[in-house]
Formats: sequence, structure tokens, C-alpha cells
Amino acid sequence: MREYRCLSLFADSVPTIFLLVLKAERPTQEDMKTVEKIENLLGDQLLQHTWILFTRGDDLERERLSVEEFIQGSNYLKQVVQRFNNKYHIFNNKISNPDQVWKLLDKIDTSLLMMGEIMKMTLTLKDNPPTWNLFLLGKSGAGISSSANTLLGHTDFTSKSGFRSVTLETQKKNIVMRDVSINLFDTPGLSNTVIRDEEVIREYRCLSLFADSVPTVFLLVLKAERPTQEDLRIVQEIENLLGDQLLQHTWILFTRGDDLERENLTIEQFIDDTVELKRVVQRFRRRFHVFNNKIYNPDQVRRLIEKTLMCY
Ligand SMILES: Nc1nc2c(ncn2[C@@H]2O[C@H](COP(=O)(O)OP(=O)(O)OP(=O)(O)O)[C@@H](O)[C@H]2O)c(=O)[nH]1
Ligand SMILES: [Mg+2]
Repeated sequence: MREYRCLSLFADSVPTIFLLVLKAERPTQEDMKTVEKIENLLGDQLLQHTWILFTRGDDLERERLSVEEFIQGSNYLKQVVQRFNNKYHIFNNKISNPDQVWKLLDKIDTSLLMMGEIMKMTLTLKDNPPTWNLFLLGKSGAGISSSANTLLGHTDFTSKSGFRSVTLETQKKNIVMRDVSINLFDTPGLSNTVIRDEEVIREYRCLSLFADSVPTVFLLVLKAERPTQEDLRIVQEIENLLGDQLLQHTWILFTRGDDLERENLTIEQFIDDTVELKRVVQRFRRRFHVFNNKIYNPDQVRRLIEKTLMCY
């Protein structure tokens, strides 16, 4: 469910069709529960872009049943198909038959979809600014949500101190800044006290899938403190996950600029005095920025946006 939720976050920025795959068999209680969960997750709007794709067309062929007859034979399926506005198709995955694919695409009516998209793109270019994705990730408690709030200019993402991790699933908010529309993603951090690292990594992987469809910047959030072994391990883990290509669009965002200010240190001095950080920052070709999340200072936000968008 975590991954499905994550995928659905992108449905408004990239043209998207969901295919809900069901066996062409009498549905079990478990199938019904799954369908219900997916309907709830997608909600009315995304359901308009969702098709039921029945598989095992070969079984129906053997029984000389059309998919329509199969659906008519079950009150439950009749109701489901109605809820999906009769949007369904059947595949026989046991044979290679491009015709069944073309038929599905015809049904989805790609031409209409494309027309809609072209119209939307023309409108977007004329009336709306281009869209960017900005993903904030890192270690739980590093200040991921606070930094997202600093970027927003107000407190929308929940952020607080304490032993328990606060952000447990990715949240998205949109801001328009310097003629650019930015989708900000606040994510659960690694070393989380509630969810396992593997789940967080899976969520990051899902987010990174969309990095090639919309210009994307990753912000790896780190406290401006001497890093622990755990901090360094997490940085390395994120580097491995993103890979060389996405790392070129990744910036280290230090938090706790207020602590540095109190000690009269610039972020450059702090990095150069901290051997481990100096190495990390070198690997990122010195792509970094610092936030003081305790004050309202649009200038620090403007500078980050200028740096990251300029280097894209
Ligand atoms: N002094 C100071 N505190 C900060 C700064 N940024 C974040 N914090 C504090 O650090 C604590 C954790 O911040 P969050 O933004 O909730 O951290 P997170 O990484 O989102 O953590 P989880 O959602 O719990 O995984 C909060 O008490 C913040 O107020 C900063 O720049 N300066
Ligand atoms: Mg958080």
C-alpha cells in the first residue's frame, strides 16, 4: 500500500493510467477487500483514470465465455465494473497477441488523452509555470519536515522534537516561486523509530522513479554537526540508492544554521574543519546549502532555489 500511495502522488504531474489487474475468476473475499482498498486509496478523481484489467483470458476462451458474459455471471463484478464506469479489458498473457494491447489502448483512447495533454501543456506553458519536484530526504530527526516548512514559508508539514519519528509517509505540497511551480515532498527519514529502513528505502526508490519525467532535485538533509558513523552510513546508503545520475541533482541541505551563527562559524568553515563532512561534501562536488529553520528568512530559500535550479 505504501508504494501504491507513493505512486498516486504523481498522478497529477504526469499523464497517468492505473490498471487494476484481476484474475478472470470468481472473486474471493480477499480479492474484494483488495479492490476496496485500492478504490479508497485512489479516490474518485484517480478512479476516472483506472481500468480493470482481467487476466487469464485463455481460461475464458476454453470455457467459450466472453468477458462480458463472465462479468454478468457475478453480481459483485457487475457492481465493480459499474463503479469503474465500464472501464475494463481482458488479456490472455499466455500468447503473444499485440491486438489485445492495441484494443486496450484504443479503449483508453490515447488519442483523446493525448489531445487533452497537448491542450493542458499549451495552457501550462501559457498560463502556468513549469513544474519541478523537490524531494527532501535523510535521517529521521535531521530536520526534513522543518526544512520543507522553511521552503513553504509556513508550517504545513508536522515537525517536532522527541524520541519518536514524526513523518511516517511521504506528503506533497505545491509552492510557486520565481515563476516555477515546485512540488515539495516531505518524506520519512532513515533510522526511523517507527518504520524499518527497508520500507523507507522502498519509498525513496518509488519517488526516484519519477525523477526523469519532471525536473527533479533531491535535498539530502543533514544536521550541521559533527556526523556520527550512523549519519555517514545513511549518506552512503542514499548515494548508493540514487546512483551517479540522480546524485548530480542532489544537494546536501544542512540544518541548524542557528547553531553555527551562535558560534560565529560560516557553513564553509564548519565543513572545512570537519574531516568527515569535507569528504562527503567533496563527493557532492560541494553542492550544499544551509538553513536556519528557526527563523523566517526568505533569502535563504531564494538562494537555495537559485542554486539548485541554475545548476540543473
Ligand atoms: N535549532 C534548530 N532546530 C531545528 C532546525 N531544523 C529542525 N530543527 C528541530 O529538529 C527537530 C526535528 O525536526 P523535524 O523537521 O521534525 O525532523 P524530521 O527530519 O522531519 O524528523 P521525523 O519526521 O521525525 O523523521 C525539531 O524539534 C525541529 O524544531 C534548525 O535549523 N535549527
Ligand atoms: Mg519529518
